[in-house]
Amino acid sequence: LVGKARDIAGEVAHEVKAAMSAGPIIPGTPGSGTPTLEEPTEPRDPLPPKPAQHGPIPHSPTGAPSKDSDTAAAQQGARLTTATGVPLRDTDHSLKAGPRGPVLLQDHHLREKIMHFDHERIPERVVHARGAAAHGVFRSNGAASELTKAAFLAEGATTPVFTRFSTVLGSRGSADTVRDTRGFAVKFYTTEGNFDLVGNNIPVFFIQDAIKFPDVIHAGKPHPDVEIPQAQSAHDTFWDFVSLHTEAQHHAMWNMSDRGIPRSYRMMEGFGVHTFRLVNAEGATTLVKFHWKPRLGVHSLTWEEAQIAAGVDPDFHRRDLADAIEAGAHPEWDLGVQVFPDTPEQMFAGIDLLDSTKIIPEELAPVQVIGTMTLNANPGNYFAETEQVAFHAGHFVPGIDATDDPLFQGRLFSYLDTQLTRLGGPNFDQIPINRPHAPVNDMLRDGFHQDAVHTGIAPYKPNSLDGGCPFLAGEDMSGFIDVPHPIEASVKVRENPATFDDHYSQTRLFYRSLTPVEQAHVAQAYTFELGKCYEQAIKERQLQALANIDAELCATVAAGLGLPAPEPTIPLTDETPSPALSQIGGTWPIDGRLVGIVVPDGLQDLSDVRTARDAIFAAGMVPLVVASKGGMLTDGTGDPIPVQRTFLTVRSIELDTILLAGAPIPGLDANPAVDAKGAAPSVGILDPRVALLVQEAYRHGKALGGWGDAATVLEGSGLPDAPTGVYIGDDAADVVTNVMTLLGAHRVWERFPA
Ligand code: HDE
Repeated sequence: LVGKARDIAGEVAHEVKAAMSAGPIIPGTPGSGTPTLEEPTEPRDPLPPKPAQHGPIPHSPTGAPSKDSDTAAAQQGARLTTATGVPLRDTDHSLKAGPRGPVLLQDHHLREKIMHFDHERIPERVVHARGAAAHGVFRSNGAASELTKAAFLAEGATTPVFTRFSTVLGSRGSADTVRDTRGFAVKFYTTEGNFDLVGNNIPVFFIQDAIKFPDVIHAGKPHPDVEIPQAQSAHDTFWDFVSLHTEAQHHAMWNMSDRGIPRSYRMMEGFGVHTFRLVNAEGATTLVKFHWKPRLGVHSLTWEEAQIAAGVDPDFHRRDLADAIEAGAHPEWDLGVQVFPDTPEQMFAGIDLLDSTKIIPEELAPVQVIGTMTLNANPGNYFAETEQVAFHAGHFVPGIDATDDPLFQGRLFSYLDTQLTRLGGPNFDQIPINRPHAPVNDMLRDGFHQDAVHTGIAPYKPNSLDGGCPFLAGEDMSGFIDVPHPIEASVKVRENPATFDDHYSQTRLFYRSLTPVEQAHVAQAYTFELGKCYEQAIKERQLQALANIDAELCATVAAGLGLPAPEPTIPLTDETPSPALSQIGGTWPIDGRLVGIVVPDGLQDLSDVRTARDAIFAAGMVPLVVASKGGMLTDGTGDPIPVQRTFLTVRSIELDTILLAGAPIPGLDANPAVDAKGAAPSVGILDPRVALLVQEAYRHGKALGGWGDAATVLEGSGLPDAPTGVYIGDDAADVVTNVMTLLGAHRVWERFPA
């Protein structure tokens, strides 16, 4: 499907180009001396009327912008105009004093065009600058309706959503696959106003108090003198901070695990991180932690894949999300809650619910599913939607409330504040993507970019001149009614509760919950990152922190760095592992996975390739045909098969699995250079790009399959005899079925040394 869409796009572009070069030349702009080509499109309808200033952007019932919305088309009319609607007949030549003369200041169109271009950029987000988003819908199953009066969590309620995924540290143009935390922010356009769940793919945070946020971000961002390295934590300032500020150790460990390099946004968990308070219709309260569980399972890249992708396809995650949605493989997540009684201590199983560096293991408080989110439409315009969307952790609806988590409390200020600069004033909620779908009746007025034409003369309360409007909502329907939660009477202090002091036991819990393969990845990641630091003292200090987490991990990393492993400075508690923290084990749906079919030159019969493609489509996956050159493959019988990747453009990271379509690869069974001299036929040289493809896929634990002479390609690529996770058969459909089984486990884990 993706391939089809791309082919169609390619054909359209080709046809337009052909039409342009073949089109009749019509007289150019008078006096310009340059003939102009006729435009390839027919004029469309005149400009539609301007949309209403106050209403939300039209959306389909699924939450995607409706096709007939005035935002759907790139160009809204037949003729080019200025920003004020004056028709233009030339946009290619400045007004000059003669063809070779200076440009005249009176050229309004020139000045307007350049002025607007000069200001096309807005400041990128101070964190989470790099992101991708999609529209979708959230369907509640009603399981939370006893806990909260929030209308969008009532049984059967469906709510449009807009979800933005992001990396944290990198700039807007940085690579997707860097080792980092991922943002997972969801805006629910509920009937009671917008609710934003602004979470991450890691359930804990670096710091316990918002006042440390500038510190951790300054440490993680590139060094301020030379602005290096981009979007990386593998540098001195990051590890300087983390090793000194040991409450960051738990989050850092998650970053060093495979969670730091997700395979896809579609395969990430999301976490609200903080504890939230739900309020039901009777006023009873419950504490909860929000979890998003991807239906496709939680999967990661290997570190080498992540590094290669950062170079060969910096848009790897962005493209994956957009392609999957375009192909109809709509990603889904179940929203779940861990539920805790709202006791005065706000503790559960001895764990402080207000400490955002701690999790509650799912084995102690199972995640209960309360609804499902489906992302089903790509944004129509990146800037208008993905860039301008403004999330705010404090956008609550009636029935959902904050707790006293000091990290969360700081966020309540930050998200409003940051938009003032980023979106240029206080009216960012009027930008279409931010507009609620519930009626707005505020008394906020004026300011930069005020789009609304407010009528009436009394934007104050109380008034008699506007008939006393607006009236207030009753308490039962209002948001932002603080639950009368008792606060410990105290003096003003700048200190943490003692329960915040333990920085190591849950870090150990996480590490010990991983399988040996995952633990090996963690050790490699620490060794890599610390190996990139220059300061010896920082490496030694971080090794000390590792010694306080796990002796074996510390010893492995120390050995890799060529340093002695220190002794722990605290007693190491024996934590009960939480199997839910491991990603390995089980099988998962394979929807939207990309299957490369490598077709050798000169394959006479393409029927097996057709069979494989059909089987792949039928399984909800996407086949990508790879051949030595582009164009169409034909065999004179069935439909031609489009080539989507060539040996030049393909790289293994893009493919979840590779199928080798029969027939000898040219050069493998006959080497003309040798034959010409009359020597016996030799085993030729496999195209090195195919060999690399196979080697990398094998090294990265990907399932491989093939039919016919595929075994010679494996051999020519230097794979071991009887390789694991490789299925070679006679029947293409049977090969696809067997490879699908392997793919369900995400990787062939046996290939990784533990
Ligand atoms: Fe954010 N964070 N954050 N954060 N955060 C921002 O808001 C901030 C934190 C998260 O796709 C900023 O609009 C502070 C935790 C996501 O647009 C800013 C603190 C979690 C996004 C901000 C935190 C997050 C942001 C930057 C410490 C997970 C991207 C631009 C108290 C639960 C949202 C913006 C998007 C973005 C501040 C900590 C998630 C500056 C002060 C914990 C997913 O307001």
